[in-house]
Amino acid sequence: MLGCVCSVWCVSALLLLLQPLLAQLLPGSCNFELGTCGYTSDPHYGSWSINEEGQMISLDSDLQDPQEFQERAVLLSPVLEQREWSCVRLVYQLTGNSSLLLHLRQKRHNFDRILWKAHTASDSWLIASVDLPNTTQPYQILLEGRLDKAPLNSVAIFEIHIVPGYCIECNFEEHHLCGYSNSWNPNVNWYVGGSLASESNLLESQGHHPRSGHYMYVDSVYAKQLQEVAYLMSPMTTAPMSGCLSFFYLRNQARNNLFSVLTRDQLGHYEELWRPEAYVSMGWTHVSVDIKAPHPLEVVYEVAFNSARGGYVAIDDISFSPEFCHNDTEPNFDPSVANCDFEDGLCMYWLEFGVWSRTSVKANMYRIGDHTTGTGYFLQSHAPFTSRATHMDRLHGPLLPGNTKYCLSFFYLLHGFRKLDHALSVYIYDENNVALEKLWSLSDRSRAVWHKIDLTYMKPMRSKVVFVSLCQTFWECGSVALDDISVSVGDCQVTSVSVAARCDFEQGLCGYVQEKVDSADWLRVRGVTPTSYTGPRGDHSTGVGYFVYIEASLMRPGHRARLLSPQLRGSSSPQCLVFHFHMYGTGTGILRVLLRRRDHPRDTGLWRRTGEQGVGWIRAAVDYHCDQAHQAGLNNMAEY
Ligand SMILES: *[C@@H]1O[C@H](CO)[C@@H](O)[C@H](O)[C@H]1NC(C)=O
Ligand SMILES: *[C@@H]1O[C@H](CO)[C@@H](O)[C@H](O)[C@H]1NC(C)=O
Ligand SMILES: *[C@@H]1O[C@H](CO)[C@@H](O)[C@H](O)[C@H]1NC(C)=O
Ligand SMILES: [Ca+2]
Ligand SMILES: [Ca+2]
Ligand SMILES: [Ca+2]
Repeated sequence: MLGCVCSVWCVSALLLLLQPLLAQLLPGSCNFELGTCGYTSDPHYGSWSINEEGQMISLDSDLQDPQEFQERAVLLSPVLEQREWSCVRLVYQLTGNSSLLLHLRQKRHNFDRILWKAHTASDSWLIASVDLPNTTQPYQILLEGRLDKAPLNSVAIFEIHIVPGYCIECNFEEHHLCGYSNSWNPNVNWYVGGSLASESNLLESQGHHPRSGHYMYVDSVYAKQLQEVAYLMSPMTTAPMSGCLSFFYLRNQARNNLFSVLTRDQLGHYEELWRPEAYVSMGWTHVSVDIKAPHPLEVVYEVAFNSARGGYVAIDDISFSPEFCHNDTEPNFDPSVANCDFEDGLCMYWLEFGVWSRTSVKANMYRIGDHTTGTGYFLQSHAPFTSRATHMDRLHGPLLPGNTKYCLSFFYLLHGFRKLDHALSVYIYDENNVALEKLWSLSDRSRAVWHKIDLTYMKPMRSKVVFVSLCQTFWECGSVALDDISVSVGDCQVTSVSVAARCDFEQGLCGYVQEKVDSADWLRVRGVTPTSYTGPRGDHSTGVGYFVYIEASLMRPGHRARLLSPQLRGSSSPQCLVFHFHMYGTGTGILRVLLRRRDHPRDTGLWRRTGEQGVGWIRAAVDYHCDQAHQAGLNNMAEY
């Protein structure tokens, strides 16, 4: 984008410009010119090779021996001890069917955490920006490349730069603009301005001086239509953050243009953060605005023009600090106060009448246990047997601050065969108990399995969630149960950054593998299992999702099926393995959890259950301690 015709002067000026920036690079940075800077290939996978001419490190399907083709290669950074927040800028390119993932490996953590991934091939180098939050623990970054065994697939990394600060900060002095991007429009676009750019005369000629070096600007001279809009987008945040965003802008105030700053989430939803109040700004003006990004967001600088005489807008020196800059900003709020599993009471909820009550049942042929553990408490509506007319109940949640998008999740369970039209609805009420919106009401009629509901809502004022059950006459009252309510910030559709250590089997086996030498395999299935009298009627995660299953009654004595976890690193602190299992009917065999250590000939038993355990899903928690590399195995064996 630097529009100058390069002369000797220009090159040396560029070098001068880059010098102070290079000094800011933190350990873990590498341009692969003089070696790998301490980066090594994990010997358990394929190896990355350094390309001396291209000054990059890469994986290439065409350069691999087809007999020993490795689909994955992991590049491990040296151990880093950067305590302050920093930003990894990665210049990379993918071709064919390949992908690149960045994981964070923290000391004392058994699992690596995935921070970023890309799987789109491109014709040119791309830049990715990944935030590394402040931490007191040493860590490593892992770059995992994945390739299909087909020609022309490759993953290449040109440079890894780690710089202090947040990825959304930028002074626009670096040639790759900190990963900021202009969304291309034929007529109006954001360009780099400043002393080296050919467009640099724009601001100087109008009597202004740039704050320092380069800045971004958008000019209306080529605007042809009404509402020509230019967007400058920051990199998307990759870690939860909140605080004060500040920047400088310069705007030609005599003309007609609209300038605003917005956030955009992964679903493409925009929210306005700021727009200039007065139409007057003399010279560069400083702006500071509070921002909350609990989930990934981009900051978008938008300028709209109605004609070629709309003037210009320039911005520079975008920075961020983790403290709010305005004392009237609502402090960050933890919405988990509105969670409840009903194990120890009603949490922060309260009931208006006594139609609902907190119950626990011993599971039998007709009733399954609660959702949390299979043996705990939940809320159950009890239609009174006196057939007095209408009765209803309302469960009120705690008040939550306004202007925040929430995701409310809960599980419900239906019993009985009566009509259920009003058996359960969810409303949002304000603090004066006025209903603002009906969010949801029961329409699904499938019974005897806990179903998950996810609802996204946002209100400008303080509000609360209210669960309402209403029955007009005794004969219209079904019985409905409620459990495991949880509230988080953000849209339910925005997938939270993956928790490596969790598998709900919705996307696949998460790296779990079948043991090859045993006699049967676990199946990943959804819905009703073939032997529907004994198998679960739905999964535990949502009621309609996937689970792994083995039909033990068909196994012969001595047969067994094992599912092995991915390789786990050892940890100096105790580990807890939590899972939900379903064992019902005769011939369910033995379910065991085993620990398999590298270099140990025998597996160690950690946990076991034999025979029928009840009709519902039951929670199991297994504590263990292993400071070596290991795998956990789930083993089902026919009883004899
Ligand atoms: C890319 O790989 C995926 C998974 O290995 C496969 O399903 C898909 O068909 C491949 N696409 C192409 C274009 O080869
Ligand atoms: C990171 O910085 C924030 C803000 O300065 C601070 O509140 C937080 O405790 C720090 N976290 C760690 C792990 O040091
Ligand atoms: C916020 O700060 C302003 C000026 O610094 C002060 O006048 C005002 O009282 C403060 N408001 C609150 C709620 O603390
Ligand atoms: Ca600048
Ligand atoms: Ca419960
Ligand atoms: Ca599941």
